[in-house]
Amino acid sequence: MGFIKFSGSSLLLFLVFSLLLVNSTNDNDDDDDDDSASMAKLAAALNPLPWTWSTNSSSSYCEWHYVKCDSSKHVLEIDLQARTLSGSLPSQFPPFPFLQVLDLSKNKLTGSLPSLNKLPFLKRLYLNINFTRIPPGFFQGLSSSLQLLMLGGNPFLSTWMIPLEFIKLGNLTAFSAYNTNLGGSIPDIFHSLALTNLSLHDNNLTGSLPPSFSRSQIKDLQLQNQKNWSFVTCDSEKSITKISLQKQRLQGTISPSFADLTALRYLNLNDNNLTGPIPKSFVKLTNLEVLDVSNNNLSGIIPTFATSVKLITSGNDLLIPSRTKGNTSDFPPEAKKGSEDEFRKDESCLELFSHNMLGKSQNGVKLQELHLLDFGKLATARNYFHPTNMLGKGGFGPVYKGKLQDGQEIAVKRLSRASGQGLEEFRNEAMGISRLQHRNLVRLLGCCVGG
Ligand SMILES: *[C@@H]1O[C@H](CO)[C@@H](O)[C@H](O)[C@H]1NC(C)=O
Ligand SMILES: *[C@@H]1O[C@H](CO)[C@@H](O)[C@H](O)[C@H]1NC(C)=O
Ligand SMILES: *[C@@H]1O[C@H](CO)[C@@H](O)[C@H](O)[C@H]1NC(C)=O
Ligand SMILES: *[C@@H]1O[C@H](CO)[C@@H](O)[C@H](O)[C@H]1NC(C)=O
Ligand SMILES: *[C@@H]1O[C@H](CO)[C@@H](O)[C@H](O)[C@H]1NC(C)=O
Ligand SMILES: *[C@@H]1O[C@H](CO)[C@@H](O)[C@H](O)[C@H]1NC(C)=O
Ligand SMILES: *[C@@H]1O[C@H](CO)[C@@H](O)[C@H](O)[C@H]1NC(C)=O
Ligand SMILES: *[C@@H]1O[C@H](CO)[C@@H](O)[C@H](O)[C@H]1NC(C)=O
Ligand SMILES: CC(=O)N[C@H]1CO[C@H](CO)[C@@H](O)[C@@H]1O
Repeated sequence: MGFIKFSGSSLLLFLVFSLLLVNSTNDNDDDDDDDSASMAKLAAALNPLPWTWSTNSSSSYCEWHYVKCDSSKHVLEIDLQARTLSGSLPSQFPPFPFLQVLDLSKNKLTGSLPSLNKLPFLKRLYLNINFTRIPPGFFQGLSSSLQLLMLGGNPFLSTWMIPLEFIKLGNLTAFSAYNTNLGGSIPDIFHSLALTNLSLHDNNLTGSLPPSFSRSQIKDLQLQNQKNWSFVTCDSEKSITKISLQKQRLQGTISPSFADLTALRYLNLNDNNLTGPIPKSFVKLTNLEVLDVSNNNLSGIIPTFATSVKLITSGNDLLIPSRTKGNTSDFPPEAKKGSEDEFRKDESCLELFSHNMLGKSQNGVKLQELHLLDFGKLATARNYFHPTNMLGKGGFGPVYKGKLQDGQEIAVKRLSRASGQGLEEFRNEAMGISRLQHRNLVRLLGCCVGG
């Protein structure tokens, strides 16, 4: 009896509830279940009108090109990449309660970026076009579901900084804002972000590396070529010529592997907390003009550098001046110069893979784990490119693994100019390689790439 009574009231409850549900869906039909008004608004803002689109509020928007819907006619994706769109967008992007992917890249849209705060489930956003302004609150308005934010290549943007509200984007794994006139320093927010790729090269960043980099998940970090903060600078031959890591709270010893960067001219490691010796191998750096290691806590004997090297070692109480002057013959001259040049002609990219580039240390960056490899230099060490050392083969040719003189394992990729494929694909593959290894093991520092 009791059972039946219970069932009856449950059924009643269920019916009432269903009625309420039906009612509320009817009420909200326009907002929640039909994106026709938003699609018409978006269409009206685009010039030229994308193929098969209409400015009429029509229910057929799911059949329009470049639009993907789910079975309930919710727009999930709008992919308008390279549709020769011009003009500017309305300051408020129309609401799309289910939109996950918005791609407006490779068009000629100008003006202010629209506010995207009515896209609560946006996961991937591609905006690399000619916008000129990021409105206040833009990042605050972005969905916290956002995983990919591609803003790179917006050289006409007025100067902006990464705002602290960026920290809200807890699901973001890739953020690209290279060549976007980005200034200021990188906020120290990376401990709570899921970021694995951070591409901020070719900007005007200043300040120091945020300490939270060392606790982040970042595997692909591109910071080279800043206007007034040349962390890593490359020459037209795509070799690293300058490394500026002064005042970066670095600790640990200096890696001898810097000596593999044969084109290096300036190495600034001053005002850190480095210990141990100045590696003797640095004497091999025949292009070196300035080595500044002042204000650290280095020890040992200062190697004898050529007189052309400006050596700054003050503020290291434990350093012992070298006894002889001007003798660099301890080190063998570079072998097979000719074949090295041959390699250089074929390869157009210098890739740097390393273990623990920024270390796992809590307080700072461990420099001893920072390995920088010059491709030309590696090429002379033929064993790195022996087929038995091959990790895999992709669109760009083989990936090799090798060992540095201090036992560090590395992965090296030869990018051939002849392959004609883009850098992006190359990076994807690079990330593929790094994913094979421990999450925090392989990191990519500035890569000397063209374009
Ligand atoms: C909009 O709808 C009206 C009436 O249905 C129709 O006459 C007109 O051709 C439509 N315009 C476009 C661009 O589809
Ligand atoms: C958009 O950017 C391209 C370069 O990517 C440039 O050639 C073009 O003039 C820009 N267009 C506008 C309208 O700013
Ligand atoms: C990440 O996204 C999920 C939904 O996709 C959401 O529940 C979660 O709150 C997001 N995390 C953050 C930190 O925003
Ligand atoms: C770079 O930023 C600094 C301020 O941090 C500014 O003084 C300088 O003019 C900027 N340089 C360029 C080329 O924008
Ligand atoms: C430098 O490193 C030593 C040893 O790791 C540490 O005790 C000291 O506090 C550090 N100094 C600074 C200024 O970070
Ligand atoms: C410098 O390093 C020595 C060990 O090499 C250590 O005893 C000393 O405390 C360090 N000094 C500073 C200022 O960190
Ligand atoms: C330079 O070093 C080499 C090998 O250590 C030694 O044979 C030579 O005498 C040195 N020359 C001078 C000028 O000190
Ligand atoms: C970032 O990493 C992902 C995989 O984690 C990869 O697919 C992507 O191409 C990388 N690069 C950029 C610029 O997104
Ligand atoms: C290359 C360059 O412009 N360097 C300048 C960067 O900014 C500092 C001060 O913030 C100047 O001292 C440098 O000359």
